[in-house]
Amino acid sequence: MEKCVIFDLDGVLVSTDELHYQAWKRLAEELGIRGFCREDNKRQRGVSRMASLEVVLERAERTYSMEEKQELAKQKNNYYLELLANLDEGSRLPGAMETLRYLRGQGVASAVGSASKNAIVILEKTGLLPWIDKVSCGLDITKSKPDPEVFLVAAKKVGLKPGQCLVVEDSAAGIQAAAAGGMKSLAVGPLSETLGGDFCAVNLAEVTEEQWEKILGSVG
Ligand code: B16
Ligand code: MG
Repeated sequence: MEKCVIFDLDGVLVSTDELHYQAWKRLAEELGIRGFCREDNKRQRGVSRMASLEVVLERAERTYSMEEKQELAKQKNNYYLELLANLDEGSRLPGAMETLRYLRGQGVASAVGSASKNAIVILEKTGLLPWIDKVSCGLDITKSKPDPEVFLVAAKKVGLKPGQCLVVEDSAAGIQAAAAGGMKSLAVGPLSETLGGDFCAVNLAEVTEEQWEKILGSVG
């Protein structure tokens, strides 16, 4: 294969942001932290678990040691895993499955580049895993987006150069990471027009085959 599309997971292929929000809210309530809201949750998108915890703790009345923070991040993940148990094919975002099928038909590799350490379980439960050639996730990296590490690892796993890869992202940090890694990007989601990607669309279902030809033609 000579080209690869690297998909971010949450907000691009699946919708898990509401589940992250519910899990963080439960933790915040237990800690007596008031006011954690959906606006805060927007800043947690695409960033690591520890960076997301810092967003919650901005509203805390005391400081927490690193040991305590690690325990809190673990606790949140347990709540999140409970919620992931209900995840199924209905959690795929519009056009996700169709796009992966189309790319395989075109001989283009598909990879995932996600900050999540739960990426594999999410792909399994939504039935997308068989359509993904390689997964680069939170378990493979030490630096979060906007650092390009997660996408560079994906390219390496697929055996292609960064210039042969296109990143699909819904976050500003992810679009910056793609550019920093020398990759073209397609921004998707409600904010897609504002993210500075090379191409943009409201969701994957809106990208026609004609547009894919143009987008893929610009890669490699
Ligand atoms: P986990 P993405 C990101 O997924 C989420 O958008 C972000 O909110 C979360 O903190 C991060 O994964 C880490 O997730 O706690 O499961 O390891 O957009 O990079 O696919
Ligand atoms: Mg995302």
